Amino acid sequence: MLTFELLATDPASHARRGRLTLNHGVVETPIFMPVGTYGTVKGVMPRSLHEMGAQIILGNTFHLWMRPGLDVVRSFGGLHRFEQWHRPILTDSGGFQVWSLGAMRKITEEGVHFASPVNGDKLFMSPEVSMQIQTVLNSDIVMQLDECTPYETSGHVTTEAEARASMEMSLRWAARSKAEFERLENPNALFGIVQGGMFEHLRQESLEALVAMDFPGYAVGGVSVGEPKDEMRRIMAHTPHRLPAHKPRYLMGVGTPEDLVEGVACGVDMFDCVMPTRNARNGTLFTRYGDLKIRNARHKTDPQPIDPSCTCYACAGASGVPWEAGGREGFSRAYVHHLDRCGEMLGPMLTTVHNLHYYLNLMREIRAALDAGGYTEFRQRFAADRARGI
Ligand code: PRF
Ligand code: ZN
Repeated sequence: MLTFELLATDPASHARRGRLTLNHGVVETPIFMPVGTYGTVKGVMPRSLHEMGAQIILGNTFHLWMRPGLDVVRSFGGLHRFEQWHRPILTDSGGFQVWSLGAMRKITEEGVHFASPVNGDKLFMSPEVSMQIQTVLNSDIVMQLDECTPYETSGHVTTEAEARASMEMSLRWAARSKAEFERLENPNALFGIVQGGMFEHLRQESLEALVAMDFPGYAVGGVSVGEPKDEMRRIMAHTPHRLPAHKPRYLMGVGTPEDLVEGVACGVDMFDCVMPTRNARNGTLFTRYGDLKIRNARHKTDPQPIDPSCTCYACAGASGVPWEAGGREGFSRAYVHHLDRCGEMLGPMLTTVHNLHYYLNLMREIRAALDAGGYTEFRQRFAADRARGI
């Protein structure tokens, strides 16, 4: 089941404030969904995710199929109890992950043949198999199997003819995904995925065909796949607002904080990206006043937390009183720098909490601005703050 309510719209852009109701709970939109590929948001306990305000997290069909395998997840009645996250879960179909395997796979009309990266076994992923796996996972939002059209392959930029062939196959896979999802009597919601590469008329064809199939929600795929930033922004501005207004819109695998703020203005309701979690593990931290590299030697003796204005556990401790308001329970930059230098586990745990808190809090601020009718002012203040530098 899925219901989507539009609570407010911004008169100056395509931004919307909404509420999504799924089998495992309610999601206030616009929302960022932390990525939990293997049934875990790396280094973060579900309790902390909840405390940070995460409402829905991702899982990956492909990875969970490889390990632990379907029999294990089935014996727990689905992914929620296995990973002990009892709120909504969205699973990606495996299309994007199989695509990332590169030379190890062969894509045909029927589906994708590939060798297991775990043990070399010959495996086959089709729209039907993806629906069967996602039904066992019992994810609240199931994604169709698609082919993510690459921007370029070993130096060759995808042509219009190639993008068309790929987009048309994704449409046939959308229809097969929907038929199998219905045959399985899956009680959750299936999203279609718009493809079409960098070609706006192909994206228009893709979205019209998907809308005719009547999905409860739609995703925009095939962006942030190695194209220049201006191309990514052009596609982000093209597709979302052309999708049905009364259904949720999900931009897959995007992006930076700036992309999220502009993506919302383009009419996007849902985002996911590995950027906050992966960058945390590499020592790149997001703050209100710009990004900070904790590995830099200038932080070696700094008593301030990562972001003096932040209320996360890493920056403000259990009290949640930020440094700039006099709170002194947060962990210093000097300490986080030290943990990183020593390869201590607590280092990436704290930086991941901070970065996810930053993303989730940014979305909370976006929702508050939309509720108050001040999104234009919010965008201006956000850009000015981020440009200030930290
Ligand atoms: N398709 C699917 N998952 C995805 C993508 C896609 O195009 C992207 C593209 N940024 C990320 N994840 N199924
Ligand atoms: Zn913080």
